[in-house]
Amino acid sequence: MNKKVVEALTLQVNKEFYSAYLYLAMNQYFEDQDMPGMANWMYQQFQEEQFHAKKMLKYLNSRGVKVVLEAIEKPQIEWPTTMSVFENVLEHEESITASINNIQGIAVDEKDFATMNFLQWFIDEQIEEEENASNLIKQLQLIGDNGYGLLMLDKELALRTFTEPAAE
Ligand code: OFO
Repeated sequence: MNKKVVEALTLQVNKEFYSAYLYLAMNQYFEDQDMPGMANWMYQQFQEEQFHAKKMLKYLNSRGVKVVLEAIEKPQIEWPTTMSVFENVLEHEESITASINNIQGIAVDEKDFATMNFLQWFIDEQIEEEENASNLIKQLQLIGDNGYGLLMLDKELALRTFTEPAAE
């Protein structure tokens, strides 16, 4: 497999694990704030990010690559407001989108058609990741300082679940 593509995907595995860790830190923040629904939303996100990392590991393994795991950076653990947590989610997902797009660019340059095909799933996934975060920011803007509205949103976010696709 092309060396540049392997390097970029290996770095992305670390970024996906970092994403998982960041969402776990956000989960802990909301647990501490007594917002169980928001804590749940972050926990589901934590699981989803681990799935992303595993999907990449599996792909690299299927192409004969042994992945060298690096240290995962310590995530931010405190935020000033609920809104700022979700703004951080959006900003983080935008950076992940840029990172995935960058790898796709490398795969195109190196004519690695299998990786181009593999990454399409992540490109589509990032549209959803960004949309979810910006929808929540819009809802929080509408809620403003209304405590009842915030509790209603928390109840809604308690319903989110993530099930790892069986084939993976
Ligand atoms: Fe893996 O998509 Fe979010 O970070």
